Amino acid sequence: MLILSVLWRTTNEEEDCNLSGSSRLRLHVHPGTSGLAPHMALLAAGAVFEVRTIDLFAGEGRTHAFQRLNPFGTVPVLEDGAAAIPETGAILLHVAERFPDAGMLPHGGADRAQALRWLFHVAALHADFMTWRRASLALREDQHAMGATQAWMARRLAEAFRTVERAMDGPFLVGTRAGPADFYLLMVAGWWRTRFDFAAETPQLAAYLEAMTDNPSVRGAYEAQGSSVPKFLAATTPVS
Ligand SMILES: N[C@@H](CCC(=O)N[C@@H](CS)C(=O)NCC(=O)O)C(=O)O
Repeated sequence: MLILSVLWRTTNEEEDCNLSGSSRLRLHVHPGTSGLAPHMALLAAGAVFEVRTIDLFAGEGRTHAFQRLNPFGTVPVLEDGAAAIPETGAILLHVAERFPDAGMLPHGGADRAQALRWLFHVAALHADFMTWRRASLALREDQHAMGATQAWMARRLAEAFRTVERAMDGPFLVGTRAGPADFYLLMVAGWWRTRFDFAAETPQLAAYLEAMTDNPSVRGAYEAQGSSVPKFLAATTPVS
């Protein structure tokens, strides 16, 4: 199994105390895919963690060893000591709760409810995006079915991003700092930007997403995974 990178270390010993007990954090990713958002959250938490590359193209997601971590064979998976946590949203929530001092998740009340609501909304958007991708691959032989499915999914995703823009009422999805759902939304929007002109269609959302890309944890995750940081304010000509 290919180990891409490295042990991510915080720079001072005090922060190392975030690694409670002997529990070891290891994030399994295929670079540039759904592990980006958990990677951002781990960096934002100041966590000490290891990143392990799973080569999906080589079928590593289907190996017995990996499916013991996630029977669905998808990345990301976060190992936290003896626990294996698949599902992007679950990992984000776990990281936010495990590192409460990072302040990524409100402790209670209406703000926490809103944070959870957004996390689930974005997870649904992520699932739609993955369906779009899988349908595009599965229907390659049937151009008509592929075109119709892609167009329908694209309309659905576009409407979802417009809804997010209408529903946002602050600088972040909840409160005044980036939380798990913000990292998650940025990741999914970053994949979709070649098919949706954020700057023209949802200018406020584009400005918020672009500002998120200045966050050092965001930049760190993209760079570590060899991906370029997405741009949202430049006009794009959506690929059909
Ligand atoms: N519901 C999963 C979806 C993750 C997912 O689909 N990951 C892709 C990479 S972006 C994957 O592992 N694909 C391999 C496969 O489907 O076999 C999550 O939220 O983490």
